[in-house]
Amino acid sequence: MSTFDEKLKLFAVDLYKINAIKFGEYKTKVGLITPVYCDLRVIVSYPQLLNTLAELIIEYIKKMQTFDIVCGVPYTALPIATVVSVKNSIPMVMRRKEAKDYGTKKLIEGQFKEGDNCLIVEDVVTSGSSILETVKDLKNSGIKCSDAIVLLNREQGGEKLLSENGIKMHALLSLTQLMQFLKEANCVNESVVEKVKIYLQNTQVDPNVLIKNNRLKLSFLERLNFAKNPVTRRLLQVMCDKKTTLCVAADVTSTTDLLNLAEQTGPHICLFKTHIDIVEDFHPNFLKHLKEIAERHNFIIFEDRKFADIGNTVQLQYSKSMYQISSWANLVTAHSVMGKGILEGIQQSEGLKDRGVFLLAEASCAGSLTDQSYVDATLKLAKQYPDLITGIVCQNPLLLEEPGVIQLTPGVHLESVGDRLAQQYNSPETVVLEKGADVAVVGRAITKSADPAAEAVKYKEVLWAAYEKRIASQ
Ligand code: 5IU
Repeated sequence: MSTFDEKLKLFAVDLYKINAIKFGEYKTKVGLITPVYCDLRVIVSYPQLLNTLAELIIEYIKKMQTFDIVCGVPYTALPIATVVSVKNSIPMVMRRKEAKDYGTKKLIEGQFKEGDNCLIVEDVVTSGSSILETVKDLKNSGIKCSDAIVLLNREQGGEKLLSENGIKMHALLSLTQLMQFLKEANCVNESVVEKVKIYLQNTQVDPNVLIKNNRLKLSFLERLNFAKNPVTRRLLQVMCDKKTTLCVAADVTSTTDLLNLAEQTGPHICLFKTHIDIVEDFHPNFLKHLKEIAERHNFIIFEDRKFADIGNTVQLQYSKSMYQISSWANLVTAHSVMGKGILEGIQQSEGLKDRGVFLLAEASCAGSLTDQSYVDATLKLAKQYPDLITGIVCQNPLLLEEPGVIQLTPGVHLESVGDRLAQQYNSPETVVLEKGADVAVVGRAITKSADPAAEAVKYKEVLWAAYEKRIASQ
C-alpha cells in the first residue's frame, strides 16, 4: 500500500470512529433505506481530522493542473474548502445557497476574474446534482469549472452525470474502497460489506431517468398528460395555445381599473391574479364583466386569497361573504401552515366545479420565515391532494416529482431589484432558467407602466423565449 493509501485508510477509520460514517438502516432524501450513512458535517468538531482531510486533498491535487480558486459545495464542504484554501494559499469563493437579502444580487462571494479556473470541493457525491448546482452559479458568473475533488464517491451514478456535464470527478475514496479499509481495520464485518455491495447494485442513479422525470426539461404539452387537476390541464392548454406563461398581478383598487387591465393584458396572459379585498367599489355585478373578458381572451381567473385559517372558516371565506370567491375564481392560493383542513375545506365547498389551489411554499420578500423543512412539508401536503393542487408558489426550482404540478413564481421585474417594503425581484430569464418558474407573476412592472398591453407583450415574449431555451437545453 502506498503511503497515501495508508494515510487514507487511517483517515477512513477515524471517520468511522467519529460517527461520520454509520451502518444500520437510514432513510435517504428520496425515501430509500440505505445500510450506510455518511455525514461529514461532524468533522468541524475535529480540527485535526479536518486538517488531515485538507492535506490529503492538497497531496492529491498536486498531480493535477493548477487552479486559480477553490469553491466548496455548500454547506458541508465549506470548512473543508476553507482549510484547503488556507493551507495551499489558493483563494476561495463562496456560493450563496440561501435566499439573498434584499438588495444584494451576488450569487458568488469573494474576488475572482472572468475565466478563472475553479476547483470544486465536495464531501460526498451520490447523484452529483449538488455539484452541478454550484457549477451552474459559478459558470453564470464567468468562472470556469472542469474538475471536482471529492472525499467519497458513493458510486451511485454521480460520476457519470458529472462527466456528461463536463465535470471530471476526482474521489479520494470510493465507497467500495472505504468498505474494504473498514473491514481490514475490523470496524465492520463481512455481512455489512455484503449489504452495502447489494445496496449499491440496486440503487444506481440513472441520469436518463433523472432527466426524463425532470419537469424542467419537459414541454408544457408533454406535462399536460400528467396533470390530475382539471384547472391545471386547462391552464397548460391555454399556455400552449397562447404561448404565454405570464400571470398578471392585478393589484389595482377600482373595478374600472381592474376591468381595463383585464381587457388590455387579456390576450397575452394565462392567469389574471386578483386581490378582490383591495377593490374599493366592489359590487357582484362587475364579476360578470370580468368573467366575460376572461372567456373572450381565454385566461383563467385566480384569486390570491392566501387562505390561512381552520378548514371551517376557510370554507366560509371561500364560498360566502359578498365576494363568494368559489363562484368565480377557478384558482386560489392557500398557506400550508394550517395543514390539510384548508384543502379539505376548499374541496368540500359549494361553487365552481373546476377548482385548483396553489399552495404557498416560499415567498419573494426578504425576511420571510419559511425554511427548507417548511418547503418539504408543503410539498408533502400537496402530494396528498393531487386532484386539487394546481401548483406550488415558490422561489427556487422545486424538485416536483410530478410533472403535472405547476411552479408559480412572483417577484419578477425587468428593471427593478425590489421595493421599499421588502419585495425582491428577479428578471424573467432568471426566474425561468434558474429559479424553475413555469408561470411568472408580474404586477407593478405592468400595472404601473404607461402602456400595460405593450408591457405584457414584452414580458410574455421574454418569458416564453426563456422557457423554450430551458426545454431545449439538456
Ligand atoms: N406575491 C409576491 N410574492 C410572494 C407571494 C405573492 O409578490 O411571495 I406568495 C404577490 C403580491 C403581488 C404580486 O400581488 O405577487 C407581485 O406584485 P409586484 O410584481 O408588483 O411586486
